[in-house]
Amino acid sequence: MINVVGLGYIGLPTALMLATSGQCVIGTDTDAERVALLRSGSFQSTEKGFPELYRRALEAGIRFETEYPRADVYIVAVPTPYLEETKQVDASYVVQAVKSVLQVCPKGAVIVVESTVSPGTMDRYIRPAVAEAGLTVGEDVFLSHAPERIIPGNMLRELECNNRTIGVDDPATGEMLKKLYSSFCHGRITVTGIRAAEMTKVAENTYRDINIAYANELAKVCRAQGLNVYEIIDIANQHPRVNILTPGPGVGGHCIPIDPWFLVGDWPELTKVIHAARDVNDSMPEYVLDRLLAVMQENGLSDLRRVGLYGLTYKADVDDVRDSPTLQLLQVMERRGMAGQVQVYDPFVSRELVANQHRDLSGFLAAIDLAVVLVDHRQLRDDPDCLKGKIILDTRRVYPDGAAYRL
Ligand code: SAJ
Repeated sequence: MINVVGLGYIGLPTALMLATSGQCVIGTDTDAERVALLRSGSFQSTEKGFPELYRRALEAGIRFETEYPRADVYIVAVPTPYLEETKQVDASYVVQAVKSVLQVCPKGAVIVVESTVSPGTMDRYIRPAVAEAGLTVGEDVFLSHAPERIIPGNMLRELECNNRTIGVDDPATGEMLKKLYSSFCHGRITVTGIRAAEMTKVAENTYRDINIAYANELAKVCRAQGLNVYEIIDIANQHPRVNILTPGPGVGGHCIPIDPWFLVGDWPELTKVIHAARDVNDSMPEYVLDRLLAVMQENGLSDLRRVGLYGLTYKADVDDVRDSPTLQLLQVMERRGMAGQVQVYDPFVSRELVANQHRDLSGFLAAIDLAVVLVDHRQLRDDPDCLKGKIILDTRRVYPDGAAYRL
């Protein structure tokens, strides 16, 4: 029996995959409404292939509970945000989940933490929690850290195909978990130590953050020089060992803007590049605002109420708005005394999140003269003309050279 703890954006697809791969699975979440919805069969997700996988998992007998059952393996996939002030990991959800599991798990159970944690968290918080429960790691319970790597928007395919890392204390647990994950994952599975697995995961997301920061900084330098950053990147990327990423309006989501802080928070003196990259990416929404004000001035516009932000999510074709560049931009506007003026539209977000949020594109278009493209949703890529007649500030390179203002 496998118990997946936390049925969020990682736990749920993982539970469904395991259930459709011949495992007996119970998914536990503390949110009773979510559990009821999952049980009813009417849970929805915009992830490709989700409805089919969900249906097959229900047919295979997956169960959803608010309680923790007795199981052989517990896979913990709960959030690990960072503490705003210290930038250190907030491991409280993981610790709470593990403590709950420890109350019910049988002797010999394996507890796998999939949630991203800062290096050292398993030693600092999880091992002491086991000791506190009067149990011994390696005898009563076995621990693992096996971080996920899947990307929102293509999660199910990446769950099956990506390579994985499994951190354990002993080879036998490693072999057992490797076999379990192999039931649905066809990628290479590397077994290593728990601390190495923790560091690897954070290193991966930090690598991406730094490289996006470089593209963003290059965009600023190119603008100062009157150069087209995209042309520079296209040419530079023809070098066999260069692959510069794409500048954008900022970095959102719940992974890349968070994980680097785990390193900066714990080792401020050792993480100059990582910290600087975070600052560059965090500066982008304000940079977009300054570009917007310059474009408005150039076109003789002064009324922010006639400006529309296209896109609220943190990237294209997902419905996830956490820490999105658009929300960051709205915060900057609030700080600078421009709150509640611009119009906002996102085809993926129907619930009302911000002021002047439009549900339909035509109403949004009627209200604006200038559109800032903050997300390159397929809707726009497939029909760039849908913003026809508007002045466009394009932060995502949807439009060809000359058709829109750039970052
Ligand atoms: N972005 C850019 N320019 C780029 C690439 C991305 O501005 O060239 C922006 C995006 O628009 C977005 C943000 O960065 O706002 C992050 O998006 P993303 O697609 O790079 O990554 P996430 O946060 O959706 O998922 C990441 C992935 N990690 C890596 O690629 C190293 C994913 O594999 C991880 O599983 C996930 O974090 C996680 O859960 O940790």
